[in-house]
Amino acid sequence: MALRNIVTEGDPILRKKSRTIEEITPRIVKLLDDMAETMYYDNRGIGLAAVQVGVLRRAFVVDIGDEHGRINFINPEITSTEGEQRCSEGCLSVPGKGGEVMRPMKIHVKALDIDGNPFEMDAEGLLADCICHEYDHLDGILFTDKAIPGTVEAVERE
Ligand code: GNR
Ligand code: NI
Repeated sequence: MALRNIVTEGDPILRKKSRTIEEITPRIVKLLDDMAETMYYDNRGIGLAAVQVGVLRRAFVVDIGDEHGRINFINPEITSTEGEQRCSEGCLSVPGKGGEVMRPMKIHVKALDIDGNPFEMDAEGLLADCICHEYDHLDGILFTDKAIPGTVEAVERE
């Protein structure tokens, strides 16, 4: 595994739409492993999308520190949502900023895992928030685009 550099706001790649993964090659597996390593050890994030390491493919990894551990999502689709929650968010591609965003309280998501097997899951609370945040990256959307007006502020990183 290897750490990769994180692309930050201002780089136009973050605004592009990521493309579907046709085949899960060893390169894609390495990409996801590198993304996880980058998220955990370098930056201690709870999710990371491929575009954030400069690769326009529809994949992200999530680990909110719950019993699921690391979850890999390839070609994800959010197929239903329920309710609303107000979330405090940050983004490794928008360093030094935090803000509040309205997200669904519950979602149902379908994706492929790292072996190419389809899976489905329900998520709520922080996990739903994180999946929605990553999913937006696949379509070039940043949390600051959706933030509740007046809530985006400078934050200090520990
Ligand atoms: O590390 C991150 N924290 C976070 C907090 C609340 C909601 C979403 C996130 S994801 C973010 C890492 C990141 O930028 N992923 O794209
Ligand atoms: Ni982000």
